Amino acid sequence: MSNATLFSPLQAGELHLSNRIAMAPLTRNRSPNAIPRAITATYYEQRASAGLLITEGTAIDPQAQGYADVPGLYSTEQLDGWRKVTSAVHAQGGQIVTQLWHVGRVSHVDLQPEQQAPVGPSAVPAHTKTYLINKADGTGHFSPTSVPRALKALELPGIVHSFVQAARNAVETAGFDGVEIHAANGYLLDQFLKDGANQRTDDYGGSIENRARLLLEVTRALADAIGGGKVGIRLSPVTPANDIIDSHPQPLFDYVAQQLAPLGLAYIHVIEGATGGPRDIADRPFNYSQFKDAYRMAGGKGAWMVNNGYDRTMAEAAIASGHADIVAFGKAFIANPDLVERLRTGAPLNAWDQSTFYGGGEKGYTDYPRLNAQTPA
Ligand code: 8OZ
Repeated sequence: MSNATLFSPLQAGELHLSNRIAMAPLTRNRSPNAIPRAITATYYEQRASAGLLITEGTAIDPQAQGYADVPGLYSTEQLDGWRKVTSAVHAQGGQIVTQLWHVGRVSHVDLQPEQQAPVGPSAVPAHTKTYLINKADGTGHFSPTSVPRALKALELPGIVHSFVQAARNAVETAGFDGVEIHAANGYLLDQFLKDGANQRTDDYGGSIENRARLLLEVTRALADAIGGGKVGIRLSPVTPANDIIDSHPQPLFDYVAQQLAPLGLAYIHVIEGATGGPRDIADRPFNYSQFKDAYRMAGGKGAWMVNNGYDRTMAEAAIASGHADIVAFGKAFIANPDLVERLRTGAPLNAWDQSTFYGGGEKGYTDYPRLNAQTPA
């Protein structure tokens, strides 16, 4: 049990949260040429009362891109755009980290440098779709991902380096308070972790230790580069998102938790169940308490953040019972810029409009009403 409520402040590594409510990372596809625009600064500024804002997944380099108009962290123009976002959030007293994203095999040749094949641990395609935007008329559509090629072992230090460079750019140039490693939802680091996508026979495939190697190399390198207290990591032990599966997720994730424990991370962010879907998956059982205990028993001090389908009652119970230290809300934050205030007062929530989640402009992005329209953003 815990005396904390959703509205109690929390120190998570070097992050100071004014409450336990995080805005989950949410892909919005509104950054043409991977450059965040002014409306993106407005969007995050409007939501700055969250204890922590986590940006949408943001590509660490051009090869990391898997969806149209996703922002990046690798060019001066991109970092200038993000600087405006972080300044606006900080002016409102908020904290913001950026989610470092490499999609791995979940990409399309049209989004890759020189139309090359996307990369993955193995040449195993993901039976999933990505989002493309027609340059001629601006219309978006979902398209099957392209067949990946297997990364050579000698390319992996370059992947680690790209994560480090993007993290340095984020905190040193763009003004972020920290970074979140995207190791969930069937993207590159999750592809290495799980034996459904990883068929390697070298030091990065086979055993649990080998499959977790790239994720741990990336996380340790980021902790060395910017300080573990500025680093969080998102994990999804059993999600089927992007056609990912592991035959034995419990020992895999218990091992990952133990290895992350000594790194002094700000937080561990766990998607419970199927991302954006059912919290319990009949044929994919997983014991989240055991996973968390593995982290704590190995000395892990980071905040425990949970996500997936939480409403106010569930979130309050998760904090009160000690199940979690922070609860991340996704779609509710899209539709409710003042979600924290609404949860505090028990006010009704605006409904989200799924048709404006991906792509477009201000509609469904910066135009959701606050409770009191007089209140400035
Ligand atoms: C929805 C659409 C596109 C990408 C994830 C980054 O699942 C995503 C994503 C979600 O983590």
